[in-house]
Amino acid sequence: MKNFQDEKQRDLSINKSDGTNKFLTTDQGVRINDDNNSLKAGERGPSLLEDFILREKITHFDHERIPERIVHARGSGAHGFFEVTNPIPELTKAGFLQEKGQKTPVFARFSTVAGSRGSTDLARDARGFAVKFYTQEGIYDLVANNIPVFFIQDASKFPDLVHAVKPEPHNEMPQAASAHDTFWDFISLMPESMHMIMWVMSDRAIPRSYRMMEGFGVHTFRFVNAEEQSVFVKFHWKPKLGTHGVAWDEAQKISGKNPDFHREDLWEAIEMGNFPEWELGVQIIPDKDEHKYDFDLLDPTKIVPEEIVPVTIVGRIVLNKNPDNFFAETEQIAFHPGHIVPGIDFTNDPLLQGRLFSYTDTQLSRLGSPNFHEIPINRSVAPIHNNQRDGHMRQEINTGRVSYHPNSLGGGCPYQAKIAEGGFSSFNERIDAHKVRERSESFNDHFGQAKLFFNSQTDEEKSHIVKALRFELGKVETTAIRVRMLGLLSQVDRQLAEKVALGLGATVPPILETPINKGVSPENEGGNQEPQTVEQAVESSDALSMVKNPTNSPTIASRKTAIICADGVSEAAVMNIKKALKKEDAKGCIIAPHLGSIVTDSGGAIAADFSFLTASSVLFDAVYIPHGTMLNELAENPEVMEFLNDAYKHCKVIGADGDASSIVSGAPFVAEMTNYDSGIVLTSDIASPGFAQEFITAMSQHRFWQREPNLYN
Ligand code: HDE
Repeated sequence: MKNFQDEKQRDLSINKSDGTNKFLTTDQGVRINDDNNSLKAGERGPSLLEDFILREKITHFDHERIPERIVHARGSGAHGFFEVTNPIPELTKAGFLQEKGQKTPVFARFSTVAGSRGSTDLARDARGFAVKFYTQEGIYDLVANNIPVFFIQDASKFPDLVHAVKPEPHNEMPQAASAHDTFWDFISLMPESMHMIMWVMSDRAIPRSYRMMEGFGVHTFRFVNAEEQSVFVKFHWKPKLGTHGVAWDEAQKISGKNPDFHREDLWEAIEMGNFPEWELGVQIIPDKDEHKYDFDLLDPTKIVPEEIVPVTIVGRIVLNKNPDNFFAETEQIAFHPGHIVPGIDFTNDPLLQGRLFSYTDTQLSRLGSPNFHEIPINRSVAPIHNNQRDGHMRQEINTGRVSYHPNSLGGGCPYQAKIAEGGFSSFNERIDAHKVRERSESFNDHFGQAKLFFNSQTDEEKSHIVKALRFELGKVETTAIRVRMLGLLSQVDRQLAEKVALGLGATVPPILETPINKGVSPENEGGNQEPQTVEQAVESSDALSMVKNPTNSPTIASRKTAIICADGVSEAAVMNIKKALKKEDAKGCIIAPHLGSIVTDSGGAIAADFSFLTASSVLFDAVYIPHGTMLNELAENPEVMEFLNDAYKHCKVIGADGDASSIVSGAPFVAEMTNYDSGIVLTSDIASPGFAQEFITAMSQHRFWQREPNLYN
């Protein structure tokens, strides 16, 4: 099996163009002499139709946009590689998983789901986590999300779900938000969505960074080995930096201050050499265990708890190169869960089966041609030979007269590959059934795993879920929808429903055995099975909590600290913290009242990275005020207090030394602090040897959620 040492070999297949030191030309290659003036009859006269240069330029411009993705329109991507760390040839014959150290080029695209292409990165939403592997046996796409379950069980409900969450059709509002009537109307009538609802109301739906999210294949897939034996498999991506979120108030403010927050974060990390990295893990379930569990492996609203089937790490991806051109790469990349290679196969999950139709269909409408596989970012590195011909924008010049099979004129070529030669053959699953429009009864437990998720959260995380639901349902105008939701929530957790109800000024309805109270709409009565709650084999799972998540590590690599300065700041203090942060691969940014240079206490100069106008507390992970002779200027600046207040409210580390400590200890929030808050690092000493380390240790806890008023205390 050939190895890709880096992505350069793949780059060769991409048509790149660089205008440096080149003549400006038309699309037909004619050199342009004047690109600033259109052709006119006289210098003040009308433009002439014969101006082929103007017409070509404007026509191309008029057609620059293509339809955005129906869902996942807002996204960012990067190149990198996948490396096998633990080969699994006994489980799968997939060529790219056979040898330790084997590398395969990849392109990953992360996205929100509901918003338009220009919407904010920080919407409360699931995130897409799609990876294209350019394997030697063809393209393999793992089109995953950062949440391991989905809202619905059957593909036929997907257009309804998406219509419900998208801006309402009469007034196109709200953008990139689920907090509106149509979404919750639909959800309140779809009890199968309750597990997913728990996840999207948690901080998983407001990640700190794309680099700090897990990824999940959601559906159960199959691995098939060389002996044509199959096991079931669930895919997991585990982030090297751990799984972290932001506060909801912070997310909303970031959306205003920098809607490109996640895009910029991914781009900058790669430019700075902090290459984002995830491990690829698999949960393996033997074929014979298909019916062993209290949930159905084919049901995409269920996880397999890691306590029951642990995750085996098989490799890692590293993203080490930003795209050269957003449109050509990130926008034109076409993912499809049906892009699989020998050794990987589907299951009969009815959501997955629907996806297998949808993704080619959507590329036809978005990219406009069945030749979308010829766009450089979509090209396979494995050679392509078949009898597909023609179509819009065909790039390939197929030679010869034969475009059919079987043929004798072309010597029978291209010819079929035997399985031993790498020919794909579907897993030989036995199917013996009636043709029905029905859902299996084994899909009926809509509350059991929602409960498991909720029970696995810390009190702070439970509190966030309550607040998210109060926010979302608080934006719903129709009382009946709110009440219906409270009815459903009460079947997940009575206390949860009561706490949400308190915020809404409503009461939780009794659980009546009427379909409406179960969330089933009257017209569906009898059509849907009665939802149930099945007792789970595990009561709680740490992997489901972001705080208790086993992936979490104390690293602060690539985190950002705002160093608040003004003229007179201690140069030694600034250098000291910057050096300490750099050692941890973290960054200190100088924020000052104005851009340009800040004069230090020793008469030196430090360049400001941002002014208070161009920076904001919500864009940083921690705030530090060094000592110096600038105390009065900063203490009187309301922007400084806003910085500190937001950092406190969003549970971040705040540090100060020497006289600057008094700015922090004079802040109004200090009075609210009930016990010693380890996230506030203060010292009156101006040369405390341990200060920088204490600050960094505090930063490594990421967030001090215990600071917030907790609804579960
Ligand atoms: Fe998708 N989904 N989806 N989806 N999905 C698309 O394909 C669809 C589902 C996911 O960065 C579309 O090229 C249906 C689950 C990601 O380009 C479209 C159903 C999961 C991305 C589509 C689902 C996903 C998409 C829109 C239910 C998690 C972005 C544009 C049957 C495993 C990929 C496009 C990228 C994109 C259809 C459900 C993940 C319309 C019909 C479950 C990460 O084809």
